[in-house]
Amino acid sequence: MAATMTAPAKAATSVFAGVPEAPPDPILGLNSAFLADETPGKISLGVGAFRTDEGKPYVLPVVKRVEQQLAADPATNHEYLPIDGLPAFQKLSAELILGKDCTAMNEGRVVTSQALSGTGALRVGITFLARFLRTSGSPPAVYIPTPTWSNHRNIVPDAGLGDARTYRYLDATSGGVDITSMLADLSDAPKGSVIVLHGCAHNPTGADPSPAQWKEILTVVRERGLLPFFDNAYQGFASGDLDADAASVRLFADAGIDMVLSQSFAKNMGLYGQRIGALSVVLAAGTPDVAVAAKAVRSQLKAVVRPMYSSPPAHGARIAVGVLGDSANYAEWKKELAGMAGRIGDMRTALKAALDANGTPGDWSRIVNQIGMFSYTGLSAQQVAYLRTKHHIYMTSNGRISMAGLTTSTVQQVADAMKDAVENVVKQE
Ligand code: KET
Repeated sequence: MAATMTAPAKAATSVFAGVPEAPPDPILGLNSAFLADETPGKISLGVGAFRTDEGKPYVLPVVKRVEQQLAADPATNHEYLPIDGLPAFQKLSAELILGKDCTAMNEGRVVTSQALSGTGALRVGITFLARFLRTSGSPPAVYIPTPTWSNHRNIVPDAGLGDARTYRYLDATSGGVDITSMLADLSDAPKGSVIVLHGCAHNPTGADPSPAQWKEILTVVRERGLLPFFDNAYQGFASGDLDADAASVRLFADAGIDMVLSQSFAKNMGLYGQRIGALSVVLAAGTPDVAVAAKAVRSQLKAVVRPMYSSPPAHGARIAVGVLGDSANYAEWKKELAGMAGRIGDMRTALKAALDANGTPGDWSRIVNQIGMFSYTGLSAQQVAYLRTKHHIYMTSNGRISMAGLTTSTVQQVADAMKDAVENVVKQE
């Protein structure tokens, strides 16, 4: 039978042809632009990722060894993990941030789930709060500091809570925390609001509250019935000491209040691409039938995860267990951390010295006063754009430098380019 003749198909326009292009991410988009730049001698001070003094990514030796042991172990397989991840990882991760002698853990008030690094922990945590936190009868408002890590502003609406509200954080003149304004804004937040706090090494400002200021924040949080959500992406990177960097979280946990914690092992174990982190929900000390409540919370965290990505990847969790769960490996890791934090500190000192020595106008002492991975330089968006086009030096438009992107051999080049930008690009407020 002759085939029915059909008119040649006219090429159809895709239903996706009208999709508008999304703006590039202010941090990861910058990295793509850097990689695409073919200029020799270009410098990336954008994404917060540790580099060696040769400017290379760093695999911690203890991590490498644990990976080799995992690869050689005939018991290693690639089965699915449980929805909430590896149980040994949950415990070790919670202990790392809360301390081994944590009352809330001993009383069974901490529910921890493995998560897709810090971002995934934040996303699952905020989604859980959107579903179940009803202190004032309606979904909570979420408050983030100004400035903050740019992705906080994406996560809150994506979890269904509308745009985040903000509380004032930085004193632009001193470069320190504007505690008076911060406390005033927190005092105005409706009861039951979620307050996102950076546990240490505030990104991007590098300014953390003092121990006394943390106590003041805790007082307002308790008085106003607010829910603290601690984002911990830099434990060990601020001071080089894991316990010192967890002091804020432990102060709040000891107060026996409800709180939520996200943790990331991207920076402190150098496991960026492994996407390994944790989310913990801490239940208040007076919770009756705490085992029942904790079980229910865990079940709901799993109910958030299962339709989103089913279960987390195993490799990073096994590495973290290998490091955290073995005393010799743990001791070695602590030394590595102090070394990484120390290199960042050295770069702070070197950059400030080079800026002072070449007579760059301005007071650069904040570079050495700030803590953590970043320096919030005060350079304007125009000066940052000039550094990129003229000098092929990349940093986020808010003037944030990832200090680990500097090396002994590039510090002078960066200081000279900054001098050029400061002298030749008028700062517009
Ligand atoms: N919280 C904060 C405050 C943070 O700076 C980051 C990452 C994260 C969470 C999440 O990291 P994760 O890799 O999901 O564990 N910050 C750096 C990288 C990024 O933007 O993704 C940065 O600010 O450069």
